[in-house]
Amino acid sequence: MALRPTAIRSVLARQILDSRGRPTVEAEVTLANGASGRASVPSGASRGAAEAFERRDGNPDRFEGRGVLGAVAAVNGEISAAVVGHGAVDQRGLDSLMRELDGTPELSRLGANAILAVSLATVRASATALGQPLHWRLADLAGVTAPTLPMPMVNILSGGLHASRGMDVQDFLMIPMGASTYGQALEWTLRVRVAASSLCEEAGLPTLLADEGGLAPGFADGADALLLMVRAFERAGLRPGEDVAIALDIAASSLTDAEGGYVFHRAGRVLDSAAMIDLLTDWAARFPIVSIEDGLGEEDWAAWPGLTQRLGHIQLVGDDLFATQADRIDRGVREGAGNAALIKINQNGTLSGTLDAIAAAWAGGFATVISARSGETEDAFIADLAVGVAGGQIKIGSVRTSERMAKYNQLLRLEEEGFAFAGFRSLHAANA
Ligand code: 2PG
Ligand code: MG
Repeated sequence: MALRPTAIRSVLARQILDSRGRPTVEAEVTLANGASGRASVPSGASRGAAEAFERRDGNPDRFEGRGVLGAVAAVNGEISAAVVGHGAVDQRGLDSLMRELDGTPELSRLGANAILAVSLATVRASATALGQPLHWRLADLAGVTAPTLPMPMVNILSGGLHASRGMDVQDFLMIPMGASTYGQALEWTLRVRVAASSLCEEAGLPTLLADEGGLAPGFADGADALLLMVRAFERAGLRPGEDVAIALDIAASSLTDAEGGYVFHRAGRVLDSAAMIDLLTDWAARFPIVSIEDGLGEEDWAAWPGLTQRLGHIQLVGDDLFATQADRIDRGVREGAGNAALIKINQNGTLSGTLDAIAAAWAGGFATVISARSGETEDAFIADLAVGVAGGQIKIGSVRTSERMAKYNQLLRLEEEGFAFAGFRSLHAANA
């Protein structure tokens, strides 16, 4: 078959292992002119019900049922047969083709992990074919003319499903909001991470790493973790609330019981939605908190506008709530549920769908935070994505372990190109 130079010539997938040692899909796409791209798919632990479907084999004899050989076979069989010959530059056409081939809204037949691997590998191949670095190719696809370096939101303390539920709240993060460059933001972050480690050590608390490289001190009361954050900022020689502030990911969906209550196992209490809003308001009054993610659960649409009314002066991010779906973000904008969207490529399942989710957020005046998953690979795709689409913020996990550092280091490389640093206040100004 005579193929145009930028048409897809072959697609090959394999099973590799992620940062938790669990199987995931990696795909390679090669074009007729020899340009090729490779990409792998991340995987979450605190997954939203509305996420695209992660296909796993379920064979208990292999990788605790987490194998992805079925998804790999879908790429090497049905998807390959459908996409070979398709133009790689037409990313949207390719993504639509795979979506139609699957035929389900959540990509459950072939698997979103199968489709996403091909979607991402293809954009790498087309970037090469066009002689463009990946971040510029992504900028073009998103219609962005001025890429920026994102403000990092960095995990320091972990609980929830990332640390055997040692604390009820999933993530205590820092935002080095006073930094004037990405490099400075990263350096301040390392200072805080080191300070937090030594504070834990001095208090006889564990210093071993949670799933995203954060510390897991296991406080029963979230306020104690918040206090440790502030102490770590001070020990790092940074001013709490000015140089550096706190972000939380409550991951409230993973606290929800059958009656819709929020179960704080470690603290020994169950909160209804109003009590949860009161707790977060109290914390935000006592500590320098500038962002709260999933402060309420993914089903709690009725209570979200109340949270926004109480705490809308800070950033309120929907993760499980929106699941990187443009229609759910549209609903959030209409109903006043939060003011920012977390963006995770594998919650959506295709690159084009992810770009649509980002566009929906911006159209509604919401900020975006491009995010990794708790299960990651060495693929630094989201670093290029955050820069290319000028996403504003990026959440990668802690500043430990190579699957995280691969992204932070890619941002250091991109910083050399002289892109403006997004900062943090500018983002609120944009929303005001
Ligand atoms: C989150 C992510 C990343 P997971 O909840 O935001 O921290 O966790 O990938 O486990 O969903
Ligand atoms: Mg989250």
